[in-house]
Order: sequence, then structure tokens, then C-alpha cells
Amino acid sequence: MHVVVLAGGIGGARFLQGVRELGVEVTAVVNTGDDVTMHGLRICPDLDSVMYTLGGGADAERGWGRTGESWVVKEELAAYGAEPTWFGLGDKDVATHLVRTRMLAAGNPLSTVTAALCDRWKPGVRLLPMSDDRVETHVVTGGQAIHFQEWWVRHRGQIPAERFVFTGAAEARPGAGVLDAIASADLILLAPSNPVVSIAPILAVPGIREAMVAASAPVVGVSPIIGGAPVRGMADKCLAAIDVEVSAGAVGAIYGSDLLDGWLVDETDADTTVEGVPVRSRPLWMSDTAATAAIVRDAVDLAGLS
Ligand code: GDP
Ligand code: FO1
Ligand code: CA
Repeated sequence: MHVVVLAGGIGGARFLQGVRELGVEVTAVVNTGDDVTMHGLRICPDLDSVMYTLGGGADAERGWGRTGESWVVKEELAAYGAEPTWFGLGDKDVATHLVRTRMLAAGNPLSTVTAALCDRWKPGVRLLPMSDDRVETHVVTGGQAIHFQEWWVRHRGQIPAERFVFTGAAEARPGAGVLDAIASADLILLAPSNPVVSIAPILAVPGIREAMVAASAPVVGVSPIIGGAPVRGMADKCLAAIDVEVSAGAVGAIYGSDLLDGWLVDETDADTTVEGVPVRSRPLWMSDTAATAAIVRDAVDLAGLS
């Protein structure tokens, strides 16, 4: 069996820990819309969250970056007044960005660079960037567009987002291996990642959504919204910006019945319906790997594959 998972950062990473427990071939197609260049370094937050988490090097409490991190580089940059001082690069994390930036500058596509970084971390699943082309999520606020990281980290998501723009998405091509993975999948899962800024950018790369709809594999999504609120993060603010209700049903509806063959919601949202989509409820808290693996098994079952 080959399972393809669309994933963002921490929600995607935790979900993939459960998918990995299936013991089958797993390919993760990961959002790169959060990617940014800071201090000359190319940073891929969602790829790194997944790589570090599955590789056992993530700081689970902070939710991003490395365990046992130190901040000497950040302090030294701040001493120079080198902007942006609002974005924290840990010393260990910097090494990842140095390797990535050098390999990209040498002409390697991000997919090749990611595979090389994963040679060290051995995440146990294949990590594919959604695109090797540059796509960046921007937030339109007060009539101007700022990078997603500036909105989320600098402004702590406190200034109202009017809409999200995936700059470069229209011209981007699916990353190396992405369409082949989707076409050869036996099951495609949407991780309980942020629908607006993690899954939507992946689906905005021309050809990916179409390939998923055309694939022989069933597509099952897992709700990131439980009881009308995100478990953590900014999904409520993001959904408000696109005028979508913060509910499991509304998120299922934006993916739509053409894409979804099943939608898994939490047991507190058992009354959820999505037109044209079979909905099942079960506990969706990814409290540990065993709980997450149980969610994944229910998704496999909902797809009719158990
Ligand atoms: P990010 O890129 O680091 O923000 O992470 P993702 O986009 O992959 O995941 C963020 C989403 O994960 C948020 O909308 C959360 O609601 C969701 N999430 C986090 N933990 C859980 C959990 O235990 N269960 C469910 N169902 N969703 C979760
Ligand atoms: N999040 C923060 O809240 N503050 C930071 O200074 C910060 C730095 C950072 C550096 C590398 C990296 O991979 C992620 C980083 N994040 C930081 C997390 C990131 O802003 C977001 O949580 C994700 O992009 C959302 O998926
Ligand atoms: Ca993200």
C-alpha cells in the first residue's frame, strides 16, 4: 500500500507520526508557502517541522525548530541591528538553512535538497515539497501584502488578515515526484493541517488538485477543527479572513465533494454534515502516537481499505 499525505507543519508532522505506524510506503507532499529568505538563508518551516519531528529532533513544546536549541547567532545578529530581529533562528536550525541555501545556490531543486537533508534525519516517510518553484503566502492587511511570516511572527497574527495570496502559485509546477506519487497512491489523506495556509497553497499549485480528483485512490480528510476551534495555531483567524465559519463542516465544505471521499471529524462534532461526502466522527486528539495511529486507521477504514 502507498499512502500520500498532504501536510503543513506541526499538525501535519504529528499526523504523519501516526501514518508511519501503518508500516507502509508513505509520501508526504508538504506546504512550502511559509518559506522565506531571512539573513540570506532559505527557510522552509513546514518541511523542517515534519523532518525534525519525524526524525526525533523537534522541540515539541515550542512547536517549531530544534530540541536543545541555543540562540547565539540570533543574539549576535540583533547586536548588529540586523533585521529582521523579530524572527528567531536557532543555532542548530541555522545549520539546516546553511546546507539548504548552499545546495539551492548550486542549482539543486528543493526536492533534491530536502532528500539530502532527510539522509541525516531519516524521517521514515518520503518528503516532497509541493513545488520546486518558489511560492510564498502573503497576507493582505490594511491594503498591503506582507509575507505570511511577518503577519504571524512579527504581528502575532493580531492585525486582521483580509485575504491570503499564494504568490507564484499560478506559475508553479508540482514538485518532482508529486504527480507520480498521487497517481500511484492507494490512499490520499489530508492531514488535520491549517486548511487556509497549509493545505490550500498545496491545492493551489496547478495540477495537484486535478491529479487528486483524477486519482484512483480515495481521498480522506481529517478535521483540524474540534468543537468550533483549532487545537492550536491560527486556523480560526485564517478562516475568518476568508469568511468561512470555524467548524469541521465548513472546512470539509471548502475542500468539497469533488475532492473528498470521506471526512473525519471529532466526536464532539458528530452532527457534522458535508454535502456529498461521507462523514464519520471519532476522537481526533493527537495526544500521542498511539492515539494518532488510531485516527489514521479510522481514516483508512472510512476510505473502505481496512
Ligand atoms: P503549522 O504549519 O505548523 O501551522 O501546522 P499545520 O498547518 O500542519 O497544522 C496546524 C493545525 O493542526 C491547526 O489548525 C490545529 O487545529 C491542528 N491540530 C493540531 N493538533 C491537533 C490535534 O491533536 N487534532 C486535530 N484534529 N488537529 C490538530
Ligand atoms: N515562529 C515564531 O513564533 N517565532 C519565530 O521567531 C519563529 C522562527 C522560525 C524559524 C524557523 C522555522 O522553521 C520556523 C519558525 N517559526 C517561528 C515558526 C513559523 O513561523 C510558523 O509557526 C510556521 O510557518 C507556521 O507553520
Ligand atoms: Ca505552516
